[in-house]
Amino acid sequence: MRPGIDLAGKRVLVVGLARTGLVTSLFCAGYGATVTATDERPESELAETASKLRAAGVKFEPGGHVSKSFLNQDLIVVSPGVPAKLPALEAARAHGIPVWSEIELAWRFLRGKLIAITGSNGKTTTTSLVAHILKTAAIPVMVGGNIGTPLLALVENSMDTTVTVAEISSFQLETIEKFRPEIGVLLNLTPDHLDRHISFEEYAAAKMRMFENQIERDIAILNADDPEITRRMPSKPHIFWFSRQKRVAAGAFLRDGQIFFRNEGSEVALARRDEITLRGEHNVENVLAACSAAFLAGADPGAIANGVKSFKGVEHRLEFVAEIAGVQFYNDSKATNVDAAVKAIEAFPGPLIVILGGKDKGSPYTPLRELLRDRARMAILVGAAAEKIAEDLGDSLPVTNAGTLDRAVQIAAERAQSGDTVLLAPACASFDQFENYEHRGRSFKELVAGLEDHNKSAAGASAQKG
Ligand code: UMA
Repeated sequence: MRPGIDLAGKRVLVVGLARTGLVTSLFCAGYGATVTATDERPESELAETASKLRAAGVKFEPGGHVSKSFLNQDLIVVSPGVPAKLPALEAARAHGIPVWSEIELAWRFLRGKLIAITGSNGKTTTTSLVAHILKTAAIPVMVGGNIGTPLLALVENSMDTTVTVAEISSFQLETIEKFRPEIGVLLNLTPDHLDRHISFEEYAAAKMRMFENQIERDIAILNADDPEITRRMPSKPHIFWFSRQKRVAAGAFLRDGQIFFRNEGSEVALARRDEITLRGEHNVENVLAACSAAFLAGADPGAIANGVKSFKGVEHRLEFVAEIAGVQFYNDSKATNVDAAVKAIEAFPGPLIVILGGKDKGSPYTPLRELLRDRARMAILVGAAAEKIAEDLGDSLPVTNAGTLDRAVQIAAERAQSGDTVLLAPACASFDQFENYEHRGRSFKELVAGLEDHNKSAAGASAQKG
């Protein structure tokens, strides 16, 4: 039984008014709370939000945070993008006011079972695949969290039979209190977001909070091949492992080209490895994790096999865009950290032309050096991090600073030879030049479509001449 919370008559401050903050403000107002909503952005940038909030009777405080408003509250709910250590939030905590992330509030209201999926990379793919398998198994399913839809937006449609599959970030976990998924999945732990979390230790600790409130009957699904995870193993939940490299005592592993799930001494075959449609070894891990979660949530082996076979992948993750004059273009705009870019590059034998860069997140780019030297013809750099990346790559391969993505795509098209792959795998956040990674990925696809059109009209013209 979840603890719930009666919002009626409570004073609630909502901090940050993008997707999460708007949904949270309207939700709390709808449940009878007296809501104040604040954002550092000016009203001119929040016009549509402002009118929705005002219509719902929410007090709107744009253009910065008023310290006093943080102290007259019964509860503060923060958006993932708002730093948990904001001085005004620290002051509220010192006054005994709870500061919750939106997932804490949503979890208290959501009905049914929650599968929460976190990790440094692969979260979105795994979340989507679990949901796809559950749908294939005819289990009522909803998807949300860091993948784009705030969990609070799912509350109204949740039923006791619903399984909610949630992608969860370290930002969201930083400010939980009792959040406790029935099934928690941790895919991997590599450095990310070191511009917000002070150290890898602090980042890893935020990720491990996923399991801190779990009890014996809850389930943790963990990567047995990741030493950063095995050494942080939680003590309370029932643990199932997944491994690409070895048989595990309980959980998912590979044998004779099949994915098996082992529990209490018996084994069941869930899917064939050669039917996985996703590229890259890292995706085999994501599939092992997804099969485990779906199986433990009640999907039958036949539906799991069909789900794995029919899953087409997710936009902006190793997404095939086009083949132009023998050159394949792939969009991995979601590779927003170095490890994700490494995995994307590893998914192709080469020769590659890799487009890298964007907003730096504080990790070194040196892990890309050898891999690029072995597989890439050249690296094309864009955005604010270009100089740092060039320095870290040294003379391992030819590097060009294109500045912008459209110039980068042009250069890539000029230099690529038939048989090459042009891969956008930025290793950086997108916010220096784009609204988000989706915007960057869409822009890349549009630029490639432009090349395609250009190519077709050039071919048409020469055919006419001929
Ligand atoms: N703001 C303040 N004060 C501050 C800082 C920010 O008022 O001190 C305001 C900003 O002006 C802005 C809002 O807070 O209006 C930012 O909110 P947000 O960044 O949380 O935006 P949302 O649209 O609510 O998106 C969030 C997640 N964003 C982040 O974690 C940065 C989305 O994940 C998520 O999909 C969405 O909630 C729904 O759950 C995106 C993301 O980049 C995809 N996630 C990171 C990642 O995957 O690497 C963790």
